[in-house]
Amino acid sequence: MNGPGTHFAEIIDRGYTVMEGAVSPDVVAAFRSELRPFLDSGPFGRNDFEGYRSKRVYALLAKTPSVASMVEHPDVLALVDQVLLPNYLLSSNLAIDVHPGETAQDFHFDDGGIRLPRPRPTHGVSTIWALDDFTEENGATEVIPGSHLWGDERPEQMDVDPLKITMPAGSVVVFSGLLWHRGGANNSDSPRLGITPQYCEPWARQLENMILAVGPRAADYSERIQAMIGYSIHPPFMGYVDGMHPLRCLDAGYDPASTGENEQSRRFWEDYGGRTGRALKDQK
Ligand SMILES: O=C(O)CCC(=O)C(=O)O
Repeated sequence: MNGPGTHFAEIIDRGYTVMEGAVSPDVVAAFRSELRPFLDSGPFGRNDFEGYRSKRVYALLAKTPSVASMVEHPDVLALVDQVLLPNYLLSSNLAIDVHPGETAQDFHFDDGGIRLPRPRPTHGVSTIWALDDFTEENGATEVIPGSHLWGDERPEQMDVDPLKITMPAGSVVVFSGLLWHRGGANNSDSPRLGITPQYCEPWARQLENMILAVGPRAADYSERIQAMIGYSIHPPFMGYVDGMHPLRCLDAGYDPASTGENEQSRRFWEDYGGRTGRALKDQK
């Protein structure tokens, strides 16, 4: 595996980086067995984007607890930490099982929902974990290197060859939310399983409403994952619930000192009251 500086430099230069063998075969096997019932009973895609020959399982943190080791993989988060603001969120987290006969997806970029003109800084980081080997034939993700720097250009107007991200199971490709990419066609005779945890700036709207998607199961995860689901405050006070820290809704033993809530709310009331001449708490 390359050092963290190399991975970061690759994201900046070409829009993506690959970490081979980031999780062990045991982790892959445990996750696959938790996911299996959902894949077996779940439907094929409802449109060309989801893929008529692909199965998607959403809300993974509510269904497959071992996905946590990929969502909060330390090497991946160390990289995301360098790209996004502190308090970034988990925007989506789903499995994509591309079956034989699936055609290539349309090219897209994952933070396209943020309707700000390009070129611009990325407001998201996506990952795609290979749970099968990703090969030339079975639908490996295809990226257009350098396309995270494009303005209004679109892949169909450009003379570019997409690159298939072939990598062994247990590896992950980490890429800018601005990188044009797509799921490839599966011309093999077996499915290709991947998952895609995606992260967004703390001020952006998550693609999946994570608090509702994960529900009370959020209590089973680490503080880092809880924060990324949305049980966190982006200062000065984005994300509050009824004027208080959202962790109070999840954690019966919640200690305000652990999140600096008292200090944050002191500053909040002072600043807000100072700017408007009356404190928000007096408003009804
Ligand atoms: O499954 C893949 O390789 C890519 C899928 C993708 O980019 C998406 O659905 O947003």
